[in-house]
Amino acid sequence: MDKMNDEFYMSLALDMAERAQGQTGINPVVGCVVVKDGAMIGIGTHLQRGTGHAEVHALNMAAGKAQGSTAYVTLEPCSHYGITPPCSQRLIDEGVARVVVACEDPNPQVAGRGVEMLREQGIEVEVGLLRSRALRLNEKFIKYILTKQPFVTLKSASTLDGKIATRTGDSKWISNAESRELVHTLRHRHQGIMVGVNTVIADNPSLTTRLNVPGLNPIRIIIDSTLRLPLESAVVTDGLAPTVVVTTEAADPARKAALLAAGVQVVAAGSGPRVDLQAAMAALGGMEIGSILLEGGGTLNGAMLELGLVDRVVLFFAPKIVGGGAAAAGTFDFPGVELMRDAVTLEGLEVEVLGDNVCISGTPAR
Ligand code: AOF
Ligand code: ZN
Repeated sequence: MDKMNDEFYMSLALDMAERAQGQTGINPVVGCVVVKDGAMIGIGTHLQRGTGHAEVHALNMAAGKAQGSTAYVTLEPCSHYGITPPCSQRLIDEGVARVVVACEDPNPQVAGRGVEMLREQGIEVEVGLLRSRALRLNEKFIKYILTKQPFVTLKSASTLDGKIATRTGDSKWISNAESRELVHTLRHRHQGIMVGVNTVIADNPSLTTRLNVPGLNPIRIIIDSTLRLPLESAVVTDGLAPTVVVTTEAADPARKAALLAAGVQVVAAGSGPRVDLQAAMAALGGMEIGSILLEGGGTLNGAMLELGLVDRVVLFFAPKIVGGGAAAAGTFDFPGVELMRDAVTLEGLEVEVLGDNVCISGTPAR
């Protein structure tokens, strides 16, 4: 089997994994293709946490005929008993001769042992084919499994002068329909969506996923130090997704009781007066929320960025200029740096043109 065929099958496995983004919870997205005598005999994708891993689906499809085959897997096969039994053992039991892996599984319960198990049984294993694509695909899983903290994507749509509203507070609409569709895809791909309570008070958003195809609604997370969240707001009343309010231990018990009675979860992060965002991320991670789309106003965005809690920045720009100075809110509102050399810089920049909008994304340098 030559290099070209290896890439051909691995990219199919990656394509399948890519399509499952957003539906595996804290689990990775994984694809697997089993090839024998020049033909595919099984394909599989991990679709939901608690259900079969990619290799299991692919080998089930191969129906006992995988002896001597090559398996292409986008993530190192697992070696542990999780909710499901180890995939490495299944590959061994089926008599697979060669396993091509795109990237290692950083899960401390696996971390090389999956590959080791296969090699010990004389299976030929190659690791690293299309690795960078595979790592990027599972950036949320990798952050969460290593830190137990959610991967945070900060999304903002602004004018060319960085404003998210005019000086009167008007903000509908800044970006075009194409950009807004991409935002809803991002919502589908994150377990949680986070805003500050001021955004809820100002806009009463539903924070759900609205696409032309069915999508998953993220858990709504509202940062609300003094429990000002109105009981009649959509996130409290519409029942379309769970809502979690993050507040402080100093929050008013009566307000808290009212929110709990309305079916909202209330989490305390820090003893006040403001929510401790670091503690909030730890608490949300503890609730198995592994990824968060931050659609905050400038203050929450600025604070999260300054604290180093943002893992990816996705900025949509519309060809508009509205001015307004400090009266017009911007994407990032924080005290700021003195010198240009201290600016937060983005690495791995990607630029996408969406009609008359531009989307710029990257990873804040640490
Ligand atoms: C694989 N193939 O398709 C996936 C893997 O709780 P479980 O049983 O679902 O195990 C989850 C862990 O297994 C997850 O943290 C990651 O290390 C690995 N996921 N491994 O061989 C797959 N989804
Ligand atoms: Zn597995």
